[in-house]
Amino acid sequence: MIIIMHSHVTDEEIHGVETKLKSQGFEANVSRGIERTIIGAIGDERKLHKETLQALPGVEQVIRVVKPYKIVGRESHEADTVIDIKGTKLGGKTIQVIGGPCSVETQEQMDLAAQHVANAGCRLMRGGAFKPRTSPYAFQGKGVEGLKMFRQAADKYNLPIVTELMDVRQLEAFLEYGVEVIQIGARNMQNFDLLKEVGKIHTPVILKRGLCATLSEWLMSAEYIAAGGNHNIILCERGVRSFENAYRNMLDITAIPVLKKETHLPVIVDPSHAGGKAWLVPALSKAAIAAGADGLLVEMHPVPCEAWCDADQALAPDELKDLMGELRGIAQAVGRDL
Ligand SMILES: [Mn+2]
Repeated sequence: MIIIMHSHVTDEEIHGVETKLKSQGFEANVSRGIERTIIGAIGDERKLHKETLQALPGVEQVIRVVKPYKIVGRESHEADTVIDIKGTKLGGKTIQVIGGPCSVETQEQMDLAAQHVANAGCRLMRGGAFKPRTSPYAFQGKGVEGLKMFRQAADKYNLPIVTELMDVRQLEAFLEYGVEVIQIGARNMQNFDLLKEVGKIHTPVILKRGLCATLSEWLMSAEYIAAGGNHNIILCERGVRSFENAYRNMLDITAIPVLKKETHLPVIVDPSHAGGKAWLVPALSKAAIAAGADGLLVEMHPVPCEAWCDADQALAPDELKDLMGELRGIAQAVGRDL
């Protein structure tokens, strides 16, 4: 950490910073220039509170030298992380498309959905049993019963399942039904207690970006999971809140290459919740793959107009199949396969 002092700093103020650093177990390297004095703090700066130093008399600015995220950062782990989900690899050369309905409704709907997901060529299936809804009066999901229906439908086609965990109390059921990938939704991205819990297990986790989260905040949330010992983390960009209201959220394509530079974790994109309209999904999906995403999380319903949730943004089965065909071409163009 580098501490830049004010231009009219006194010796007493410099000494004050030195004393503070030493009390925290750091070495202080004072460098007196013609116009400014800067102090280098030597030690593991992640254990040092920037704010405490910032508040000391004579301090103008405190600058971090290393990234606050240690395990998930590219700095500490050069190679891309490839996550093995029951034999399906996410983060490698092959792009994975996770398809399925917004929510689990009935056994029949899930059976049909699984059939269409497999038929389209997807190797993983999504579906929500516990639903975070804006209104408490909206359908809240089928809960544990939904997990059971999802499991039964997906098993027929050997599809690993991806489903959202909203509360620590649901974790036991998730483990009981062998959920292969746990999704932490946008609204829970900074639910640190929940992040700590999924950090204790080894089930892969899809961590969605919060509605207004910066990339740094998002990576720090991933770091919470990693710090617990679970390094099987997949980041999912799903659009952020913006001033534009022509679509649901603003898909941040720029985040993909930036994340690829900052972290070794796989990055996927959810074009359905970003656009909020089924007709937008193909364009956003293609852009995401072209920009370097490792996969997609796409909503598909056997009969979209009958969906209990997010009907507007669900692809029909044949639309998903067509999209897979189009994406194959994009994948090839960027040196990948699907
Ligand atoms: Mn949805």
